[in-house]
This record gives sequence, C-alpha cells and structure tokens, in this order.
Amino acid sequence: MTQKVALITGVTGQDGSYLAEFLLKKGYVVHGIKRRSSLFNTDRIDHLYQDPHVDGRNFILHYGDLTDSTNLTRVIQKVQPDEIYNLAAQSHVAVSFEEPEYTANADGVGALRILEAIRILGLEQKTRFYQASTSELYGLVQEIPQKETTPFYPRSPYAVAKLYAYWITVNYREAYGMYACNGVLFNHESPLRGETFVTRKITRAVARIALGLQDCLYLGNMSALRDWGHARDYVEMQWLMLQQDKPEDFVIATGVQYSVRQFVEFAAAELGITISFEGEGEREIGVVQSVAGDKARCKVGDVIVKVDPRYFRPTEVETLLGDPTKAKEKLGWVPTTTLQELVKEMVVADYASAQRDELVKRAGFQAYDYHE
Ligand code: NDP
Ligand code: GDR
Repeated sequence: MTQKVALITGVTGQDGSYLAEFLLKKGYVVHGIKRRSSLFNTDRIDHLYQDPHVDGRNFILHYGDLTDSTNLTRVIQKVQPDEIYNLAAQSHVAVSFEEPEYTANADGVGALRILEAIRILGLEQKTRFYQASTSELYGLVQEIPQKETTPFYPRSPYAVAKLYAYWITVNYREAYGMYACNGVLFNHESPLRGETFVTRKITRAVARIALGLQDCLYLGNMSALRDWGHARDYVEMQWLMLQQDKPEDFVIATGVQYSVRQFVEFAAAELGITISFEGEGEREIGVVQSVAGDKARCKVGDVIVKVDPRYFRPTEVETLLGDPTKAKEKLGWVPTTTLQELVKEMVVADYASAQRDELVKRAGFQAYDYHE
C-alpha cells in the first residue's frame, strides 16, 4: 500500500507538533511548512527531526509562509499531498488587535491561497483540506452551548479573519466539490501551549512563584469562561474529519466550562497552594491561604495574583461552552482528558522547567525571565 502524504501548515505550533506525531504513528509521510526565523523555532518538533542527508525520510520541512502564494503553490505542487491541515495562524486574539492587517492576511486570506493552489494545480479531487476554525467565531454568544448551527458574532480581528477562512472553505467545497472542512475547535491546551496564552501563563507562573523565581502573576479578565480540552485529543479529530465519506464541519469541545480564576486555583492546588480571591475588577487579588507539602515556598498572606488592565481586550469573549454532540455521533468523539488532568500535566512540566531555572540561579547564573 502506498503511504499517505500529509502537509501541515503551522507544524512548529502546539497542534502541528501533536498532529505530526500522530500522523507519523499512522504511517503517513508528513511534510510541514515552517517560517524562516532568526532563531531556531522548531523546539516543539525537534524530537521528530530526521537528518536531511539520510534517505527515506518521512518527516520533511519546507520553508514557507501563509502570506506568500508563490511559496504555497510550489510546496503543494512538490508534495502532492493527500491531506492538507491548515493550522498556521497568528493565533493570539489579543495580538490580533495590535496586528489586525497581518492577522487578516495570514489567518483569512492564507486559507484562500491554499484552496486556490489546490485548484490551480488540479488537485481538487485528490487533496483533502482541513481548516483550523475556532470557537472564537461565536464571540458575543448567541446561544449556550454553541454548536454547528449557532450563529457567529466574531469579536476580534483574529475571529473576523477566521470567519473569512471558515466561509471560503465552505464556499470552495460547494463551488468546486472539494473535500474541504472546518473543525470548529474550542480552546485546547497542553504543556506545549504558547507561554502567552492564559493557561500556560498560569501554570508557568504558579511553578515559578512556588520556587521563588517570580513574585506575582498578572492577569486580565479572570471571569472569562472557557471550555478547555487537551490538544492531543483534539488533533485526532482533525484527522478523523478528513477520513469521512463526505466533508462536513464539526464542533470539538468537552462540554464543560470553567473560569480563568478557577484555572488559577486548580493550578496552585497542584503545588499545595490554596488561594482565595478578594476585591473586585481591577482591584482583585489572589492571596495565599495555606501551603501544604514541600513543593511551594510561598507564605500564607502572600499576594500572588493581581489584575493588570493591559491584558483586557477591547472587545472580550466572555463565555464559550461547546456542544460536541455531532462529533460524538459521527466521529465517535470522546474527550478523554479532564481539566484536572490537563492542569496537572501542565503544572508538572512547568515545575520541572522552573526547577532547572532555579538550579541555574542557585549556581550563580542570572536566570532569564520574560513576562508577557
Ligand atoms: P500556535 O500559535 O501554537 O501555532 C501557530 C503556527 O502557525 C506556528 O507554527 C506558527 O509558526 C505558524 N504561523 C504563524 N503565522 C504564520 C504564517 N504567516 N505563515 C506560516 N506559518 C505561520 O497555534 P495552535 O497550534 O494552538 O493552533 C493551531 C491552529 O488552530 C491555529 O490556526 C489556531 O488559530 C487554531 N485554533 C487553536 C485553538 C487552540 O485552542 N489552540 C482553538 C481553535 C483554533 P511559528 O512557530 O514560527 O510562530
Ligand atoms: P483565547 O485564549 O483568547 O480564548 O484564544 P487565551 O488563553 O489567550 O485567553 C482566554 C481567556 O483568558 C482571558 N485572560 C487572559 N488571556 C491571556 N492570554 N493573558 C492574560 O493575562 C489573561 N487574563 C485573562 C482572556 O481575556 C480570554 O477571555 C485561544 C487561541 O488559541 C485562539 O487561537 C483559539 O482560536 C481560541 O483559543 C479558541
């Protein structure tokens, strides 16, 4: 049997890494598009790296960018993929208010560039296309929980760009009979999550506070409610969406919702720290109530969480809760990781990394720290 060939844009990101690993285990030849960067940017996929000087590789990287259609067309022509997973994006909602035009170009028109490349190259019947759509499309929520038929109301340049990508995917499916579909995925996290997304920011900070490397965690809207799952579970659904008889769009979510504040409490609890929150709005603080075990060095009464309004967004998405019934029925979707398990895995990884930093600091080196 000939091996299936997949092309992943955004292969250096959180989902790209899990998906590449998943497809390689399935026996695929996996090609990935990575951006040129002045520093190495392949940390998340270094464990999959194969020496380009050795024959018979099944994991191959190409330079490229979603804003460059010449590049995308050439890579797709060379790779002749059976499946394309378009995961690349400027994926940070807050940053999209700072870089709206770039976000529109990469996240919106980027999807069009790939779809057109498939068409120009005459691959409409061969190449299946997955678009990384998002629960951010629901924005100012019109219905709770949100499902495939819930109306969209995007609330950020990121979400508006992704709305274009969503509809251009549907349009190419209907206009040209392409196998193209949207995975409307709710937030999914992991130890590989970017450090400036709220979950990773929290688990990293809690670990560093416990070890005395950081005093305080500054957050924005702690009342925001999200439906958080594990990225490892979600990439399997991305693949399954491309294995159906006909292309359809699916919501992937856990169906359970927590606040950012609760996420902080759970993460601190993993290290034996109990926090209580006092005050309201910009004056809200998180105070240590008790410390158990030997993992944390902070003291009762320490203020370890504060609000910094710079993290508020001009328009916020207050509540997201997905209804994954369609995916359960048609894809056999079962969210396997609970939020508590996810938090634990992230805290354990960040604590191990903070321990390394602490050792370096104790040995007399200046520990590098960067807050965002
Ligand atoms: P990440 O931010 O971790 O990864 C994004 C990837 O896209 C990185 O590899 C990044 O490269 C790459 N990228 C960014 N801009 C460009 C560009 N112009 N050209 C080529 N590559 C680019 O995101 P996730 O892995 O978390 O998410 C994957 C996709 O799923 C994204 O499209 C995101 O918007 C979407 N999504 C994510 C959800 C989540 O909760 N994680 C939920 C719903 C949708 P580099 O490493 O160089 O920065
Ligand atoms: P989100 O994820 O915007 O949902 O987009 P993020 O983790 O950035 O924010 C979640 C919620 O937490 C609130 N928040 C903060 N967020 C950040 N980043 N930093 C803070 O300090 C902070 N304090 C409070 C936010 O206001 C928000 O309400 C993610 C991305 O992965 C998108 O690409 C994806 O499409 C959606 O999830 C589904």
